[in-house]
Amino acid sequence: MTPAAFFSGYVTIIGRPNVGKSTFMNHILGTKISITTAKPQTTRDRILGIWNDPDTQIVFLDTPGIHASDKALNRYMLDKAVSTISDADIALVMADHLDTPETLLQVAGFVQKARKESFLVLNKVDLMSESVACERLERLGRVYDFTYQCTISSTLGTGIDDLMAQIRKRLPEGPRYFPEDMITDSPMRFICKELIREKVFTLLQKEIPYAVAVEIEEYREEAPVLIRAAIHVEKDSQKRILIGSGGRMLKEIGTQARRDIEDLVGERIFLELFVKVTRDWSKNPKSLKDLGYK
Ligand SMILES: Nc1nc2c(ncn2[C@@H]2O[C@H](COP(=O)(O)OP(=O)(O)OP(=O)(O)O)[C@@H](O)[C@H]2O)c(=O)[nH]1
Ligand SMILES: [Mg+2]
Repeated sequence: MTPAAFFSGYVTIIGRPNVGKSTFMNHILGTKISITTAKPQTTRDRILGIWNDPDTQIVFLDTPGIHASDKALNRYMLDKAVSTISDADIALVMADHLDTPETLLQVAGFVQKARKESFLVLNKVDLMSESVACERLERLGRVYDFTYQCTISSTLGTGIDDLMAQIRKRLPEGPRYFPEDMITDSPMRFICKELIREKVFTLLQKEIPYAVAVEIEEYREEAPVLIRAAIHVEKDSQKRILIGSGGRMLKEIGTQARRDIEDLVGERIFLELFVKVTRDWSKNPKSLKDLGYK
């Protein structure tokens, strides 16, 4: 008897910052493996999410939002996003209600260069009337020769089953790249530092989230799990804001991050946070590497 065919492939999700790429991937996987916030430029690395069923494996690549900036960190982020395109079987070009043909072209241009099969996915359709969504999709769809285009809502789940069916239809026959019970290749240490960074993004404003990098200095796995993490900022003034009056802000970051990490590891943990000033780390390629952006 010949074995049943197996289909697999890589699907990258690219788009402007904040269009909902990470929310979409978390929705598909049914679990939060990529942090999401209301602020742009939340995701800084390529985050891999693996979707399985008995005859298919889809490896999604969540990526940093595509935007132009000269800062070393932003160049790193752009490179992480763009480099996923050549590995992908399909590129999902994601847009939201703020995209115009001009902004979309900046993203689609990278797909065009790589000559990749590409879908246009207009997210946040819950924020638009049906007629506006149709008109927008039609206008954005003229930017590139997309093989498929659709509207979805990643928060409500609208349109996602149809999109998944279209992806599956176009996957080549191929191997199971990752074990069936694996959902991501991100180590627990990485997910923990991202969850801490997510709380900084949510609780602090202006330039602070963009001046923060989190480093796990100790991760003791034996119970009780102990995690010691340094939150790096670029200036003394940022350190003062991050700690907050009477240490209240740092405590709140710790409380919220600890809850999320406990949900993830399924047991009580001890989380120790402290703040370090690493001057201009986001502009300095060596500091970037030291802080895990390599
Ligand atoms: N109303 C609505 N909001 C959404 C939807 N999808 C995502 N969002 C919100 O949009 C914001 C950005 O979502 P993210 O998933 O972090 O966006 P992203 O594209 O990963 O952003 P970067 O990592 O910064 O590039 C969050 O506040 C989400 O809750 C949607 O379908 N509808
Ligand atoms: Mg993201």
